[in-house]
Amino acid sequence: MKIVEEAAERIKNLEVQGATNVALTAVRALVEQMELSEAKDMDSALAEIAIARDILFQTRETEPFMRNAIRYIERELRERKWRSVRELQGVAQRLADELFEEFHRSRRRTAEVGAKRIRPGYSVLTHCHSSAVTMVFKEAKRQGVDFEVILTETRPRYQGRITARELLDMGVRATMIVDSAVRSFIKGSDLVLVGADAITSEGNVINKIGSSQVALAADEARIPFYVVTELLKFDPQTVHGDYEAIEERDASEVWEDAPKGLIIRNPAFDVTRRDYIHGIICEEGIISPQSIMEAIRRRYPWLLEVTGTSSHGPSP
Ligand code: RUB
Repeated sequence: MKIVEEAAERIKNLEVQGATNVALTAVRALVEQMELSEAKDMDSALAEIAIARDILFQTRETEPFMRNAIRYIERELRERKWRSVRELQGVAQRLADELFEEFHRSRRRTAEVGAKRIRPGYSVLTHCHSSAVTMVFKEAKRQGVDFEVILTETRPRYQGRITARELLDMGVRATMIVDSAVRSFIKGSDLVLVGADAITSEGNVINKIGSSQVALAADEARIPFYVVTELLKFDPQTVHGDYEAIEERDASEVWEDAPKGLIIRNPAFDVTRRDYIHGIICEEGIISPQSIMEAIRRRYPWLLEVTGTSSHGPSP
C-alpha cells in the first residue's frame, strides 16, 4: 500500500490541502495502487481496495468529497462482474477519468457563474485558500474585470499565503489582513466568496475555521456571502441525522513550544448556518442553501445511496 500510504501522509500533514486537492489526490492514489496490485482473484482485489479506502478515510475527517469519490469507484467496482483483476484495474482507471472529466466540467461552469458576481471595481473578501474560489477569480480576470481581493492570512497554517501568491500570479491586486481584522475591512468590501469542505442536508456549510465569523460580519455589514463549491462536497450522512465531524488538529500548529499546562484547541473547520449564505455557487448555477437536497437528487442521485460509516461531530 505504498502509494496510498504516501498520499495519506501528504494529505494528513497538509502538503496536499483543500477539499478538492485532497479528493483528487486520494482517487489518483487508489487507482495507481490498484494498477500495481498482484491480487490473484477478484475478492482479494476488492479487499485491497477496502484497505486503501480505510487508510485514505482516516486522513482527514471533514472531507466528504474524498469519501464520496472513493465510495463511488468502490461501489461501481463491487457491483459489476469482472472476468479478471486486469479488467477491474482498467475499469477503475476509466471510472476515475470519468470522475475527473465531470469534475472539470463542473469547475468550468462554477467559475463562469461565479465570475458574473464580480463587477468591475469590486473588492472581494475571501478566507483561507479554496481552489474553487481561485477559479472564479481567474475567470473574472480572464474576462477583463478589474477587481481587487482582501484575503485573510488564515491562522494557524497560513493558507492565505497560497491564495495571495495565486492572485499575484494572475495580476490581481491583493491585500492580506490578519483573521481578526475581518470586521474592520468588511465594510469596504462588496462581496465575500469562500470555499467549502462539506455541505449538510440542511444547507449549512463547513469550511475553514473562521468562515462563520466572516459570515456574521458580512451579515452585519449587509455584504453578500457566497460559497463556491462542487456539489460533490455534500455529505450524505447528514441526511440520516449525523453531524459533520469537525477535525481537531494538533495544538503545536497554534503554539509549538507552548507553556506546560496550557490548553490549546485547534479545530480546523466551523459551520456557517444557511441563514447567512446568500447562495451556493456550483455546477447547477447559483442555488439557495435550502434547495440543496433537490439539487443533489437531480445531479448526483447516487450520493444518497452511497453512505458508509457515520461521522459524528459537534452540533452546528
Ligand atoms: C481548506 C479550506 C477550503 C476548502 C475548499 O482547508 O477550508 O476553503 O477545502 O477548498 P485546509 P477547494 O487547508 O485545512 O484543507 O475549493 O480547493 O476544494
